[in-house]
Amino acid sequence: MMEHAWHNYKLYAWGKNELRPLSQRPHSGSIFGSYDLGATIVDGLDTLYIMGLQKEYKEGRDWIERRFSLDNISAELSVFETNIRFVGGMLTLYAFTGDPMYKEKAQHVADKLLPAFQTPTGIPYALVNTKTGMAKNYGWASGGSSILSEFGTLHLEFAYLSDITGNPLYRERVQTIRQVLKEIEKPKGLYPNFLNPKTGKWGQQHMSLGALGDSYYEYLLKAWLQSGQTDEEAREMFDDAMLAIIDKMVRVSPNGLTYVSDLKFDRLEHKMDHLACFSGGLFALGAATRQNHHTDKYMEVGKGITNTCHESYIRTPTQLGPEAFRFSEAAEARALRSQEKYYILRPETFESYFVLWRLTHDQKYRDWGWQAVQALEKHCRTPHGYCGLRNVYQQEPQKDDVQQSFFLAETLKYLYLLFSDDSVLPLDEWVFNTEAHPLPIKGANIYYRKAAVTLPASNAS
Ligand code: DMJ
Repeated sequence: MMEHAWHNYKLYAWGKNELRPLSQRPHSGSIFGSYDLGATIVDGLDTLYIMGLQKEYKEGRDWIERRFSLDNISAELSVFETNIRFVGGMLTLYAFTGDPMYKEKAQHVADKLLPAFQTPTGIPYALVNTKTGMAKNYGWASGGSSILSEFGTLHLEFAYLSDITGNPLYRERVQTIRQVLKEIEKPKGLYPNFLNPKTGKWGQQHMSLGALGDSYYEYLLKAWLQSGQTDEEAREMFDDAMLAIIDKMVRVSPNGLTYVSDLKFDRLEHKMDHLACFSGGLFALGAATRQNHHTDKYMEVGKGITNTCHESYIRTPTQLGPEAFRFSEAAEARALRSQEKYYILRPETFESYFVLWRLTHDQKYRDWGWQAVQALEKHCRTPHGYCGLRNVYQQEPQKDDVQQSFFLAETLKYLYLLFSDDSVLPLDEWVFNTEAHPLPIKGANIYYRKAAVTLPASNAS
């Protein structure tokens, strides 16, 4: 599957961001802006490396060395997307290979994002122009706010970048974000999805473990793991947040399906995004890495959510899950609105199968993964790459003509690892960023590659 996705990208979209498999041409625009940043190359390269596809890996490496640069372009980039895909991808490749080219490129990209952090609170804006450094938030985000899942998903990459370059500035930037979030008053112990970077005040009181919230919670647990379990502050913030979520947002349907609702102005919206399906693995990882009186509850919720996400898949004729699904008198784990019935090759459910498989060795997770592989082959594979589906509830759904870069970075990587031995990227040595780029764990992984010399702390505030 990876070879098919890569070879067709190479044939029809090499150096562009993504492939349109039906039209056999590049997919430009979208979250990467209109420049040719080779998103599929940078995002997919560590997957090729893990799979031992050396020839393809070398083609990608050479392209990055010769062509990848954000200099002399005036792109308006998403700080979050650029960090998780480009900085994250380069950092993993550096850890894997020790090739200094990747460290330089990771730093080059991160440096282009730094102007976004020049705000009164240090909470970064969402978008930054690579030429002018002008930064701003999305017009649609509540009252000029930045978004929790975006500014809260920088910690792993920036902390690691400081350690391998010896420059403390990157860690200082994410530490500032951490302090703001630690000290701010949290309504009922929960984090709203919107925070104004100028005033430091919350925007709309919407909470979610799906879109706009998701990976913030993921990075709390993973910052603690990445630090070799020394960053206690992160683990405490994770436990506080997840216990509040269990109490206020996790529910069990009349037929026994565990799900995590969104919360909007104190009202539960009994809907779960596909994006929130990663949290099955997250709860389980939280349980497996610390024994205390929450352990059993975390594991129960983690398994329950993963089971529900699997149900959302097998309740469709395609056996692939919708973008969001609801719980009501009429239906459980089913999309009800037409705009939530699509599937865009997302990885989150398979990510949870992979983590649960590693932690429990219950064969059902491999079986579920295999069902998904067959469904992807049947419905998403085309002669020239893989596409998403417009409606998973149709027998023969229309395809969307986009091969997402995260299909190579995450979906195929998690499925591959689900069927690999535990010794391939063991979970006590590697922690996956939110785009499935594995980063080494300090003190436990010989590939950490910390810089020999650390510069003095910067005087940045
Ligand atoms: C990926 O870019 C990342 O997993 C992100 O955290 C959420 N969305 C996509 C995949 O669905």
